[in-house]
Amino acid sequence: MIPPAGHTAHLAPLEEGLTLARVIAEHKGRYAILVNNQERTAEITGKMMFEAVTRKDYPAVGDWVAVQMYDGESPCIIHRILPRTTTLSRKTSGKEMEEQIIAVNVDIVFIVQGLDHDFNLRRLERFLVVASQSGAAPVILLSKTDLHTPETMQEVLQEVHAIAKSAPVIAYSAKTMQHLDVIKQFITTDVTVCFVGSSGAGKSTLINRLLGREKLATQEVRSEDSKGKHTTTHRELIHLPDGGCVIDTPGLREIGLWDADTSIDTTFADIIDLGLQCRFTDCTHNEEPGCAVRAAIDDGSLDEGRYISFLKLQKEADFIAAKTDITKQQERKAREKKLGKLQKEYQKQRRKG
Ligand SMILES: Nc1nc2c(ncn2[C@@H]2O[C@H](COP(=O)(O)OP(=O)(O)O)[C@@H](O)[C@H]2O)c(=O)[nH]1
Ligand SMILES: [Mg+2]
Ligand SMILES: [Zn+2]
Repeated sequence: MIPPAGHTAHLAPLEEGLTLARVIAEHKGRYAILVNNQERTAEITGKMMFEAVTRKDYPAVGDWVAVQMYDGESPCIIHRILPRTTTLSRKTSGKEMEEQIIAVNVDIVFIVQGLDHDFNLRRLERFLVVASQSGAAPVILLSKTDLHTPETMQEVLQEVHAIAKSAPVIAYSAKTMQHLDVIKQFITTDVTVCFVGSSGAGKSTLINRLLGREKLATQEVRSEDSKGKHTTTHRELIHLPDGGCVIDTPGLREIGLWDADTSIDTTFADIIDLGLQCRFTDCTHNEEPGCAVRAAIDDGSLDEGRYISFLKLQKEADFIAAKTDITKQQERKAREKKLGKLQKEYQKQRRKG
């Protein structure tokens, strides 16, 4: 059996009769999977469907699954999802407190931002928080360098490095092919990368360049505001000819935080560190004497925009945490109810038999 590309060493041997496969796309409860070098459709077992309580219990793009294969055109049956190494999630747009899984088992999240009207440091920070929380390594890709002079590029890079901290930043052009080789170096054999960013940022164009053919549809951007139309309509995992997998995603102009309990602290480690230097341990960084945060804003070493962005994201994360706490209780109840039903059914069958 040939396992599809990606890190598989951690996956324990499968049960007799089951084969390792990778979910490459999802279409309304049906999955496209790659198994033994073939693309096949798959469905989950009735048991999986019955026991599923939240989105996490269903397969997602990037998942390793154990499937039973059947001859001919019959869909494969997914018996279980193998343990995930990373999960890239966001809050679904809208009022619902629901998680949307963007992709799983991703090693690197490429945050793509166009160096046109798309460019926005605050949005980059938000994407960094979401990417860090997934467990994957974030890398910032700034597209369309061909629109700028080397001088403005230098300024832009300085600004981005100031917020990226340890995350690599690569400015490239899909037009002149500048620095595409640097991007390629990240996508080694068995590595899975996921592209996120606004519509029109250049994700699909870049993947086409990496593939060496025009597989994905791309869109002309309206020049007055650089807003892209949504050309990419679904998430899809694509294998590159030289090894490595890339996941294209539809544009996400706004990306709501889902779980962000640790990633805000890592993304804004500079502000957390400053807070530790305040005279009072419970400093609110408002009017207190000896406040290191205010001092840093005043002397210009901390950008006030960044501090406001930090407060805003923190507030959003706290709100989600409080809400999901309630949801978790409801989920536990739903799970208990389902188990209770299963137990009753089992006892009924035993009495009969
Ligand atoms: N000038 C320039 N245009 C680019 C570059 N990368 C992408 N584009 C253009 O940006 C538009 C949106 O690209 P697309 O790949 O569809 O963006 P996506 O929505 O992120 O997938 C297309 O018209 C591309 O030709 C680049 O590096 N330079
Ligand atoms: Mg696209
Ligand atoms: Zn303070």
